Amino acid sequence: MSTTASPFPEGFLWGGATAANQLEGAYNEGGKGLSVQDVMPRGIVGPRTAAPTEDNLKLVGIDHYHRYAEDIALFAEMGFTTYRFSIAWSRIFPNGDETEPNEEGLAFYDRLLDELDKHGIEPLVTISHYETPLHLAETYDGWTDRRLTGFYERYARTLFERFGSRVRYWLTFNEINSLLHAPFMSGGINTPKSELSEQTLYQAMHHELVASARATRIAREVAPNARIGCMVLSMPVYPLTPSPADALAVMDFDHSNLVYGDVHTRGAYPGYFLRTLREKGIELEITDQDREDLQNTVDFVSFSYYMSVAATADPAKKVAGEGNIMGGVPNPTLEASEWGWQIDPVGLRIVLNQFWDRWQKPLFIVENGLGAKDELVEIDGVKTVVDDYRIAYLNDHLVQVGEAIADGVNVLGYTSWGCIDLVSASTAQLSKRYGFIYVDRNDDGSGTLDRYKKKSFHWYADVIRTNGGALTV
Ligand code: BGP
Repeated sequence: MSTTASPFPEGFLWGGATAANQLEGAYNEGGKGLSVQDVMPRGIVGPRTAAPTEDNLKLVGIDHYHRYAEDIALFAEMGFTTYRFSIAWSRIFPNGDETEPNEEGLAFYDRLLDELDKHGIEPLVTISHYETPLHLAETYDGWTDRRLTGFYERYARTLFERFGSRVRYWLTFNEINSLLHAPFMSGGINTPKSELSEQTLYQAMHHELVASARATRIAREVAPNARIGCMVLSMPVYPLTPSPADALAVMDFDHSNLVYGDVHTRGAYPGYFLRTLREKGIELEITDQDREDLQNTVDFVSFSYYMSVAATADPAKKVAGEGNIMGGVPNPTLEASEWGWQIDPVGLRIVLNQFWDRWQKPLFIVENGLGAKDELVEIDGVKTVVDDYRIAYLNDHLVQVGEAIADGVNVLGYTSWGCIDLVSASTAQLSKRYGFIYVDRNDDGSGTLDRYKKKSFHWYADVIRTNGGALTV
């Protein structure tokens, strides 16, 4: 194995990422209300149900709500210096529109933070990760209603007041740019997507952007040590051919995604976005107060990265590939995962450079990983998974992070997605595994929930211990 001197700076944060709805389970314990996820047994692909159904794997998740101490001890054994998790909004405000928080919910996260403290792991908290309280979806149609900004502000303020002295890094909304693509999951918008007008969707987007900026303003007041980041789904895009028309298709695709980071880092809507609205005949309700609030820009930009796509202006070649929520035209030069997500480590270097050049804000890679089917085997009496495919994926992506750092990009840290197996967001399967830790639970809900260390567990521990020096270039 050839290794090289590590480009990763001292203090680079290494860890893993999860979201409450995908691992906690205990969906109706501790005073928790329902969230949109509790009625999404098939993820984004299937229809929602009227009430929680037993086939929804998220109701039990991997029972992290009861096993968090054991799980965090395993993260510590790998040497994590940071851990990204989300707070379930409906544990704190079960319906979302109450005036007083649920103390039992807050106490759970106090205990979780105590455990992280014990192991010296820096928390990285997502305030809203695809788990809007169901009541807000059903009563207000989610983020289409301006009142959501007020409910979110109260929720964010509650978190900053309670945890602001012990949590430094905060993310306001997970993948805020997914709202237009997955309105129910991402924006708690109950009206079926097919019945939603673009006017309504863009207004909901505006409400989230304002709420995000207000959270930053509140944090400045009540938690001065907090550093607030936005979180976007990154999707680098290449022209399918060198034609100017395809290059323009790339620019348009990019603009549709970059506008979120532009607003978060510059505090106002860019001209290209205003043109899009004009051409679509959309008139957003933007108050003077909104404009002022948007100027509360973030301290850093965080993002997920799984894949890149291609773009074309040729309608005949515009086939929709599989992908992380938004997808795009498949790139003929790349291989794909079992779920059709195209694997492109170099794309991570490209997107890091693009974001740094554009925004000049520290960057945090808060999701990256390979969803794959794993087989639990027994070697010398120890149960494990020989996940060389996952090691190769992560190694190659981390090497590109190192390249970007060498390019001069300021990268705060890296948290691999689903560091412990959990329920998939898009398909609600457990068999789409990302973890360093195997959890014995199957798509039919069977399994002991026991945890086993995969081969990648030991590999990642080495990478962290050597601050990237153990990566194979
Ligand atoms: C991101 C979400 C995560 C996560 C990940 C992997 O879009 O922020 O919640 O699940 O994608 O996607 P999936 O679970 O669909 O494989």
